[in-house]
Amino acid sequence: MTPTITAFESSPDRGVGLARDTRVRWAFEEVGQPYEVRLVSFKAMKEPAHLALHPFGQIPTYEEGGLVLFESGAIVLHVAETHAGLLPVDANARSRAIAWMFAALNTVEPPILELQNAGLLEGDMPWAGERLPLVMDRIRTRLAQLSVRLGEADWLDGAFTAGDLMMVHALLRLRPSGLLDEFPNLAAYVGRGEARPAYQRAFAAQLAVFTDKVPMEQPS
Ligand code: GTB
Repeated sequence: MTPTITAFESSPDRGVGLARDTRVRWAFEEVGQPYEVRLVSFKAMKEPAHLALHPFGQIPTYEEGGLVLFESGAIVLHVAETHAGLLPVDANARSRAIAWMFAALNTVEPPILELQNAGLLEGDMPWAGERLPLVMDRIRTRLAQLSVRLGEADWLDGAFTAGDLMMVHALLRLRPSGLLDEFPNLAAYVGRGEARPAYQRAFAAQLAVFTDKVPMEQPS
């Protein structure tokens, strides 16, 4: 049965791939699993039909047969566990890859989200100018540690895994800040992730949702 996920009907990022359906699309593309997408508006996300799928009224969700999932990490883990290609066969290596998924979601992504909040939601607060450098430094600390661990390797632990997928997608959000460029091996790591054909397909699919809605400029 083809799984269905939900995504923004109108993504605030204008299709640059930052919304979390992109990581789920990427996982599907990596394992060759076709999927369907149901687009939802901000209003519909808070209505009972969507809240029955996602208690917090967000995207993405996943439905297949009798299974409903929310949380991008849980969805990517489910895809990785039910298909070959995103988790190693060796039990220890598999557990390490899952640890990297958790690290991306619980240790690396939270300060990156704080940066977004500091800029977008709290930028007008009187204390915003003092908070921003603190948040930037918290991110720098994590990036420095991650950079040391990655070293000159292509991926975090051997071959590309779901751990890399989650980490690359979490790091992508940093690009406009310039912080990623302070760590050339991490910038190259993210570039390697984006260059994967599966990522390219996922990116194109989420971008099409945006561009299909925006009238193209007519040549004069
Ligand atoms: N922990 C959850 C997960 O990993 O699935 C978080 C899900 C989440 O934050 N979903 C967001 C959402 O539905 C979309 S991805 N927000 C609507 C709401 O809460 O009402 C987060 C996101 C939103 C916008 C941008 N952007 O514009 O750049 C990037 C990412």
